[in-house]
Amino acid sequence: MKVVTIGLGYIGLPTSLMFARHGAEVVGVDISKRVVGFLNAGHVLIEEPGLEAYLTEALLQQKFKASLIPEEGDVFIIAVPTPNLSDKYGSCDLTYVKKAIESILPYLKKGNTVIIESTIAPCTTEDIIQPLIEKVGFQIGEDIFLVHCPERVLPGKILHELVNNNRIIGGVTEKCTQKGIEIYGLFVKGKSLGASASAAELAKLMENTYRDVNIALANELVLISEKLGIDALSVIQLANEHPRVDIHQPGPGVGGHCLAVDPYFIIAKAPERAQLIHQARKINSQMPGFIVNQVQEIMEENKGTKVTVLGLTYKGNVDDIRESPSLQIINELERSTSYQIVIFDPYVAEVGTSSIEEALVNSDLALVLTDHDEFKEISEKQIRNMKTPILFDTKNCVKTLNQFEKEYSLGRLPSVKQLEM
Ligand code: SAJ
Repeated sequence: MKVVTIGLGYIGLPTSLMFARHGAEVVGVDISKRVVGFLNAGHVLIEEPGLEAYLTEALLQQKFKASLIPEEGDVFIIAVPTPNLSDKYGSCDLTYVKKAIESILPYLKKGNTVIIESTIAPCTTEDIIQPLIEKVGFQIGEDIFLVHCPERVLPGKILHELVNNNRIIGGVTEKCTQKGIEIYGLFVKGKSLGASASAAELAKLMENTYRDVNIALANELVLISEKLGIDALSVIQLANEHPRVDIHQPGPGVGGHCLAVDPYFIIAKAPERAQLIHQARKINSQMPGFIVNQVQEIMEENKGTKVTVLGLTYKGNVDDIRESPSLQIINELERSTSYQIVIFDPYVAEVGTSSIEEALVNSDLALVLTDHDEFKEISEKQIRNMKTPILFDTKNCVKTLNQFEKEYSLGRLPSVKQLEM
């Protein structure tokens, strides 16, 4: 089997190398000369455990090459980005997907399968991609098999999850679905879930929307509890003792390239219906502003002048800052206050200071915005040079709370009454 992948990013590259590792001949295509050059020289530009070793092996076995242009093959996989458009509802920008499809059209032959892995709005495969392929004379389901097979892997665990997760295989026709199941059967050990292309598109979006809406519920609970003077973290703990309740964790907002992006694809398709999803997005988007207000209150109460931000990335133990609430919080603090702001993130070495100790020198507030392991056990030594050792933990991840003179947690502010446990 020969696989041609368009887009060698977070999803396209690991998927290509997984096919190569399981015997397929793979050509990976990217528009970036830099990416293609680095990959052919054996270097991976994204941080993902085990990926470079997979590349080394695939190059050695001559099962993988990177290229700027596509070529003929059996299976074409589209794994290019789909950002939000800056229109009213942030709909799905299909520019790269359409370009990718146009780029493979000259190489398509009867019997080929085209798989879309990029996250797309509901009905895109049938309403937009199918006509693009049919306009050059092929019939979908007879000549070309068209499938939407959304990726669902978690950064940091991609190679494990590609093999072990259940996979949704959404064909435009039954034959298309069967082709998709056969192809992924090469390495997927999880279940193959046959579906229509549209159900696959919406299922993928709803997975991330489910999480976004649930996080919004936890964040709204924090807002309500703050007003009522109730400890929200205890409330979550108590409610989660119910066998069918799982309230998520509140935080400074929702970042990353999935949860903060995908719900808008649904909203844009049915704005008058997607009320709850839209409201959840609004609540999560307001959280950075709420944190900034809390910081101002804490600083005023303690007469502080210097804030140390701990954590830039959108979640713990990754180097990804896309849509990170930290960026918004820092911008807002810089814009609307006169505090000195210092930043430290062990995963984003190029920004800010090079150690926690250095970042905390003379500081009045350690503001934890990301749950990196490095922050969970902040030591007495690391905070020794703070002017006033005060902590505001917006992720509720710091365990060494008694090192601090005062500690504030999101959902559990000191002025707030503690619930009797
Ligand atoms: N967050 C909270 N409270 C929580 C959980 C998360 O505030 O209780 C925040 C995080 O801090 C972060 C954001 O939400 O800012 C997103 O983090 P995440 O780990 O939930 O999600 P992603 O974006 O890294 O990965 C998701 C995953 N989807 C689901 O869990 C439903 C992953 O499986 C998908 O592959 C990925 O999106 C994707 O590509 O769609």
